[in-house]
Amino acid sequence: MGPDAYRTAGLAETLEALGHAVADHGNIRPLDIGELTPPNPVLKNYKAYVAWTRALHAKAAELGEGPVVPIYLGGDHALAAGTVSGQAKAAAELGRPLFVLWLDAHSDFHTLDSTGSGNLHGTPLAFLCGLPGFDDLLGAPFEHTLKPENVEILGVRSIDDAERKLLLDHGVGVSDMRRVDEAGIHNLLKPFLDRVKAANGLLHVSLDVDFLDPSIAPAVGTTVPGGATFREAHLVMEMLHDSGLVTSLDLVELNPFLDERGKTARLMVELTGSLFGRRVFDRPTRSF
Ligand code: 6HN
Ligand code: MN
Ligand code: MN
Ligand code: MN
Repeated sequence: MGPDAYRTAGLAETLEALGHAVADHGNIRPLDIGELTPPNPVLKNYKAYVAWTRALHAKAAELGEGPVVPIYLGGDHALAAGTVSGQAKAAAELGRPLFVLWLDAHSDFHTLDSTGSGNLHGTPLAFLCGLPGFDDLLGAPFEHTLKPENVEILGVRSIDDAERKLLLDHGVGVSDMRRVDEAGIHNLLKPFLDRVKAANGLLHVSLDVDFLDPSIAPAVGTTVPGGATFREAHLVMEMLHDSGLVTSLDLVELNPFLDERGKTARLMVELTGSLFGRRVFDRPTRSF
């Protein structure tokens, strides 16, 4: 339902109004993968995770070659296992490092062993960073793993104990909401964008609806209080636009059944508009 809610909320029209050409590739279907036994009985929808990851990986590996900027609409955050792994493969073929900005209330850094809930949307970032146990996802070990230090999780405020240890052990970049409060979005994001630029990197942004405060974005099953405000979220997107670095984007975890008259879908579309160049006021740079 997520992708159709974004279509209805005018995602394509918003981007076209900013001067972009938009192609809707339609809905992707999971691959038929035959029988598969989950490695841990707690895992929910494991076969679907594998089937979707393979389909999305193939699509993203193709689109990741450029020159388009793919926007992957979900749907569950598990989709990032496919989209980011595909983008990473394409980046490797272009000989450039892939950086990831993970905008989320959660760190999604569980392995298939460490997850307590069995909810697979809590695992894609661990897979992408090369943690063990995920070989089913692509049917072979994932070759183009992200460097954990090239990942920045921003806005997080719910990390499970097992994840906390894994994040520390692997050296993933984490800026939690306390750091956002103390340092501000600009001071946190600028050094990361500078690193992407200096490395001639590609940048994938994975935007989970629950990055946003539930008061402005209720349409997600895993709300956590104390999220990014309207302006903090737009500032992230405006800075990303000005950087010119973003090469792919996920919009994930929207559950239209939980929305209030489409307000979350519309906000996500507006944020995407900011990422693609919408600004309140433009004038040539002036000197004071
Ligand atoms: N998301 N850490 C919790 C779990 O069940 O593993 C929450 C995960 C939420 C994932 O929001 O994409
Ligand atoms: Mn989910
Ligand atoms: Mn997530
Ligand atoms: Mn989340």
